[in-house]
Amino acid sequence: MIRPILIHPDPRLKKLCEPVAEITPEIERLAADMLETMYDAPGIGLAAPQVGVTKRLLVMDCIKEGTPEPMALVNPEVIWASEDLSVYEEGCLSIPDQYADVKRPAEVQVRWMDLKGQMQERQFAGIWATCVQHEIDHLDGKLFIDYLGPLKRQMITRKMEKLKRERAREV
Ligand code: K1U
Ligand code: ZN
Repeated sequence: MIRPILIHPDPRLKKLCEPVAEITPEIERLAADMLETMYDAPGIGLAAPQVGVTKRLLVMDCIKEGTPEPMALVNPEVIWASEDLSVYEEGCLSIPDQYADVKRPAEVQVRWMDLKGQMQERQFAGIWATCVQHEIDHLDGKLFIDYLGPLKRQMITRKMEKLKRERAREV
């Protein structure tokens, strides 16, 4: 099922999300719905708060062409970050049509629980590293615009408020 994606500003996008205690059918359904919603958008990642669920779950697939590599990460943690930084022009499905350069560690080691309840660890680089950090930020109530200066952030927030007013008038 495709779930509606929350648009910034929304208090649910600013919350520190709760850890997932155990893998239940509800969590499995949520992960499946989030992947469907992400591919439909389309996007390369999606975090649970973006669909209004303030739990520590994210999905991603940064393969643009070829065999898809869907991933679901429960309670993900960055356990190591490279000193090397990289800049990527980020977007966000909760901030449509707005892009900005964000500087982050170029590589990260992440630990998480998979949907079978098994702990996993993997080093991410390139777009995968950027995406997993962007999604973990969502779980901590942080958006990519929080890395920008106050004027640019305010300008984008005002555009999103206008977009939400227009969308509300359409229904
Ligand atoms: O979290 C999100 O809002 C999803 C976001 C993830 C992301 C994008 C860029 C850098 C870091 C994290 C998106 O997927 S925005 C859409 C997007 O990047 C994309 C869409 C279609 C094809 C390729 C990329
Ligand atoms: Zn985002």
